[in-house]
Amino acid sequence: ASRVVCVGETMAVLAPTSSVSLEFAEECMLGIGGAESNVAAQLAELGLTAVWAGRVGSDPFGQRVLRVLSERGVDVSLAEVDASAPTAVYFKEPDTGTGARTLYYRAGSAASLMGPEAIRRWSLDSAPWVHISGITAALSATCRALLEAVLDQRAAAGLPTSFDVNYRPALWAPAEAGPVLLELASRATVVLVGLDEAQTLWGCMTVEDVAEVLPEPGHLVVKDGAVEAIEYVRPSGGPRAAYRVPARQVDVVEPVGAGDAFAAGFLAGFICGTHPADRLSLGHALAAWTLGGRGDFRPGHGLTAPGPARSGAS
Ligand code: KDG
Repeated sequence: ASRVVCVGETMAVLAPTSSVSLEFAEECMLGIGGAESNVAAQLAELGLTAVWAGRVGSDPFGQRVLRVLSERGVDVSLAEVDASAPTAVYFKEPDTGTGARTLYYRAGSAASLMGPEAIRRWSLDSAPWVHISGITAALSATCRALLEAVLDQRAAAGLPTSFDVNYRPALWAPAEAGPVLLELASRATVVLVGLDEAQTLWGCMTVEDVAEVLPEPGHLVVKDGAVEAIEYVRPSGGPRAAYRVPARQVDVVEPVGAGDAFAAGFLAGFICGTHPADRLSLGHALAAWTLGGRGDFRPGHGLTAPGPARSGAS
């Protein structure tokens, strides 16, 4: 089966059970969340072999991360437990009129201590497919070096890497994040980015602007929120072609995790060799499903990856 290694931090997450601010909430639900492991869980749900590579502390939150990911069908055999630092935690502040917010308690976490030496331990230089995201670049200098080394070594080996830009304003400012994320994205095989992120980071006003800012990736996916998603594809040597698929109209319960669900649907379709329009549609289908529920990962969509996996990710 296709095997995708998703690298990143996964945290414990606490969110009030009702729409009450964290200042007043009496009850919270406890779960786990991490963009890259959300992708892994969705890929596993679609029937692909999904591996999560990350690091947690030697604490109940870390055990919870590993247990829940395993229950979701994700292979956690590469995950590391570090007794010297804690598992990160984050809180969701509900939208009580001034917009929803995320509060992170992740500085100095076990995952922030990851570095480029993990590449050999996790065989990231030879895995069929590796998925990473820009969140990791914001965690620490060593984590940023890990991403750079992954992209370098995989490009040198001619192996594909997908990169979700995933700009998180609570972690770093656009002036710092913009150039770093642009440089990382320009070296990936498949890049996923929201138009809103591209606007904040690089001043792009249109989807075409994003394509101009990021000419290098062979596959660039720009998500224009509830409107559409566009994949720019460059066949070897030729000019780029654009494929567009409108988003599904849904009643949004909670948006967190929808981008990861889109990434998983798109990547599953990509790895299985489907047409751009079909993989964009699968991305939209998973995103729409996730938008309709609470929690960073929403199981039970009942979809499976299309067709046999093509070579390059087997
Ligand atoms: O995409 C959803 C993620 O944002 C969430 O699961 C938590 O990884 C997370 C982050 O860093 O925000």
